[in-house]
Amino acid sequence: MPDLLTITLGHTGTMIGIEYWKRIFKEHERKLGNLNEWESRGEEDVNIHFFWKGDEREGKACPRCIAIDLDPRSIETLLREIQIDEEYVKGRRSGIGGRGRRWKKGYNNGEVINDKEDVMGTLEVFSGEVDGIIIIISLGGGIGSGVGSWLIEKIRENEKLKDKYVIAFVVLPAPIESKRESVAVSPYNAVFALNRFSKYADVIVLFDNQALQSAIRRIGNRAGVRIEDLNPAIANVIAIITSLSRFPRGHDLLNVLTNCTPSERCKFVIPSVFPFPGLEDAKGTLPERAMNALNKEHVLVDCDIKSGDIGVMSLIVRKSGDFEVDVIEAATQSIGEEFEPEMIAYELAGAPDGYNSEDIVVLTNSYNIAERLNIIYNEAKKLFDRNRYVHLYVRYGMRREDIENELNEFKETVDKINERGVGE
Ligand SMILES: Nc1nc2c(ncn2[C@@H]2O[C@H](COP(=O)(O)OP(=O)(O)OP(=O)(O)O)[C@@H](O)[C@H]2O)c(=O)[nH]1
Ligand SMILES: [Mg+2]
Repeated sequence: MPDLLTITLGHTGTMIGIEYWKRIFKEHERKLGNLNEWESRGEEDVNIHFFWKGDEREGKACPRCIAIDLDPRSIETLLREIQIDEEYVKGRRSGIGGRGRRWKKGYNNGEVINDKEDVMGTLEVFSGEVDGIIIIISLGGGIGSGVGSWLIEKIRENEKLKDKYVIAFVVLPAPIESKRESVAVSPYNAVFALNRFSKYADVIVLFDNQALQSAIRRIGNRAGVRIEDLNPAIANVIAIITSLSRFPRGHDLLNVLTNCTPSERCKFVIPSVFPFPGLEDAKGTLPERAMNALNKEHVLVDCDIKSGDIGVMSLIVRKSGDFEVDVIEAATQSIGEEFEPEMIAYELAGAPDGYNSEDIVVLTNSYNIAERLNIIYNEAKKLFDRNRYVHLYVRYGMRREDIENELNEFKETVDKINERGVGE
């Protein structure tokens, strides 16, 4: 079972991280106890894959997580809600801090935070014990996109870390045209960051706030869904995916994700989920529920998952107790017949005793993601052609031609996905 280090960056990353860790603390609560005692018993325990013995916690479990933000409000909330050693919290913990909002400012700040707080040294401490690194960010603002880009470049340059499997959970900005995006420069930030992540991450699991918002509104019948209401829903999906590594009998998380991204050409994965906890009951047979997970309102990216456009689909079924493999195979077959992916597999994920949900997450590697990415490209290109906001990046050391090169590089990535074909 792979050991993982989680890194949360920026406001959104931190907020999703809080929901995620609260959730997994709860799932492992009964077994966690005092890690000193557990170590002295010499027991093999899956908890060690995600938690470790925090130095300042007298043997109590500490999430194996590094949280970085320059906005003290997010960090204060994190420290209030989660048991985490201060040493693993980087950035600004108190006082006034702002929203940088620009990729280049965030990127430069990566170096500044590292000089002060030795981010890379802290990562290296974990290098001997982890196989993979999870990064949780949104791309609309400056920290997630900019510090995230800086960090993933540094990971790949670092002797001790460069071979780690990097899983990015990424919230895309909503299209500016939708009038649901609060950051006017988000298309630039997303393009610059996606250039680095598509080069250096091993897999990029995408989320769209818009898709989640409409889903929660429709299913939960709620008029005003606030942006922070989306974080538990995103954390739920991440928790289901990582439960592959957190409970015995689960398939190997890193293998599952590697199989979802057989080609360097498309490392983007679209998650869909059924049920939304608290919003709907998981009724019906497993094949029916698995098919439900692929209904539009359960697909968490604004992307049409259509038959014939799919490279790989991976169906994750999570429950406590025994699995009825025949039924899961039947569900996999129904999905295969309906969506005709080039490859399809199912994965089993364990849960704590008494876990009373049976969760389904489908991870889809679809060539249609090119259309969603193209929306981001077109918006960034339109801004650039009108010379809008370019000075905001020039101020921090980018040249006009750097921006143009970034746009061209992103366009190439999108065009390659459009060429299709699972093979290289
Ligand atoms: N899912 C989710 N999205 C959010 C949340 N808050 C902001 N966003 C979206 O994330 C983007 C803004 O990113 P933030 O996380 O606020 O920015 P940051 O990474 O802290 O960077 P700065 O701009 O430097 O503050 C926009 O696209 C917002 O729509 C949140 O709580 N949950
Ligand atoms: Mg912020």
